[in-house]
Amino acid sequence: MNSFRFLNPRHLVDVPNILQNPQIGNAVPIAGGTDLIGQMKDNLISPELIVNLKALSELKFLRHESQELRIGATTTLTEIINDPDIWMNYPALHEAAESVGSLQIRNVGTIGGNLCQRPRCWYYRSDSFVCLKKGGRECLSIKGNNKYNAIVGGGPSYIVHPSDLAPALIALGARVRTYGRSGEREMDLESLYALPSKRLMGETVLDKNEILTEIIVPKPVVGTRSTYLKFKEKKSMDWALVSVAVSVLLCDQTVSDVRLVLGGIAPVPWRVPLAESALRGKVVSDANLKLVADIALGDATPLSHNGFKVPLAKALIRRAFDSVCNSNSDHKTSMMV
Ligand SMILES: Cc1cc2nc3c(=O)[nH]c(=O)nc-3n(C[C@@H](O)[C@@H](O)[C@H](O)COP(=O)(O)OP(=O)(O)OC[C@H]3O[C@@H](n4cnc5c(N)ncnc54)[C@H](O)[C@@H]3O)c2cc1C
Ligand code: SF4
Repeated sequence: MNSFRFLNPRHLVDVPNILQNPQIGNAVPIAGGTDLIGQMKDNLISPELIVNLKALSELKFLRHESQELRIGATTTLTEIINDPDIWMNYPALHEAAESVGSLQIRNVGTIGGNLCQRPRCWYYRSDSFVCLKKGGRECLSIKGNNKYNAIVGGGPSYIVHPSDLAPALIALGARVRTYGRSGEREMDLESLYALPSKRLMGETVLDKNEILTEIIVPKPVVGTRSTYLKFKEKKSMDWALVSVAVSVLLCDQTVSDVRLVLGGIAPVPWRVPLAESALRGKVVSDANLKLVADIALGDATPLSHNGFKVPLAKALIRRAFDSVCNSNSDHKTSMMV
C-alpha cells in the first residue's frame, strides 16, 4: 500500500473539486473504509488523498417523513438494522442490512459505501492478474474459474455486483441523490448502475467528482410485504451467491403490484420486469411462481462453472414469494449450501 494523505472536508460543497483536481492528484472518497482499504491492500487503487465523507455531518441522518424514508449516505448498516420503523415497514432493507458481513463490518460500513463497493471477482482482486477490467486484454473468468461470475448481463466483463442492499432497495423503489461538480442529481437507484458493456472500469454512472449523498425510499402502500433472501456459500460472513429481493402488494390473494430484483447473478442488481408483469393480476400459486422463475432466468447464459446459479435463483424466487405471501412459512435471510 502506498502512503497517502487523509482529509476531513468541512463542507460538502468542497468535495467535488477535491475529488477531481490535478493539483491534488488521485483522490477517492472513503466512508467506513471496509471495502476501500481492501482495494488499497489489493493494489487495485493507489490514491494520493483519501477524502473522509464521515466528517460531513450532513450526510449522516435517518428520517421518516410523511411520504418517504430518507437515509444519508454515511448512515451505518447497524443504524439501519436498529431502526424499528425500517424493521416494521421496510423488511427487505432490514434483512439485507442484517445479512451483510460481520457485526464489525455493519458497525462501520455505510449504506453509501455498500451501494458503491467494488466487485469481488478474484481475478480483479488479486494483484497476480491483469484482466480486462484492470486494463488487460481479456476477461480471465471466461476460460478460468467462473463459479461466482455473472449468468446474465455479462460481457465483456462478467462481474456480479456484490451489494446486498442494492437489490432490496431497488425492490422497494428507492431513488438516490448525488452531488458533484454539475450540482445535484436524483435518479432511480436502478439507474445508478451501468453494465460493463456501457462502463467497463466502473460499476456506477457516478463521475469521478461525484458522490452519493442520500437514499430515498418511498413509503410502501399499506399491505405491501417485502423480503430479502440471500444464499451464501459459507456459514460465516460472505457475499451472496444468489439473492432475491421481493416487494409485493396483494389484493384478495391477487398480486396487484410487485417488484423482483436478483443479486449475485449479474454485473448490476438485476430487476426482471417481464417476470413482474407475468405475476401482476395473478394469484400466487405454485404454477404461477414456477412461470415467474422461468421467465426471470429465461435470458441466463451461464459460463462453464456457474450453471448451478440458474436452479438456485429459481428456487430462491419461489421461496421468497412463498415467505412474503404465506406469513406462516419459515422465513430465513440466509442459507447454507
Ligand atoms: C469481510 C467482509 C465481508 C463483507 N461482506 C459483505 C456482504 O455480505 N454483503 C455486502 O453487501 N457487502 C459486504 N462487504 C462489503 C462492505 O465493505 C460493504 O458492505 C460496506 O457497507 C461498505 O461500506 P463502507 O462505508 O465501509 O465503504 P467504503 O469502504 O468506505 O467505500 C466503498 C467504496 O465506495 C466508495 N464510496 C463510499 N461512500 C461513497 C459515497 N457516499 N459516494 C460515492 N462513493 C462512495 C469508496 O470510494 C469505495 O470505492 C464485506 C466486506 C468485508 C471486508
Ligand atoms: S469478470 Fe471482469 S473483473 Fe473478473 S476477470 Fe473478467 S474482466 Fe476481470
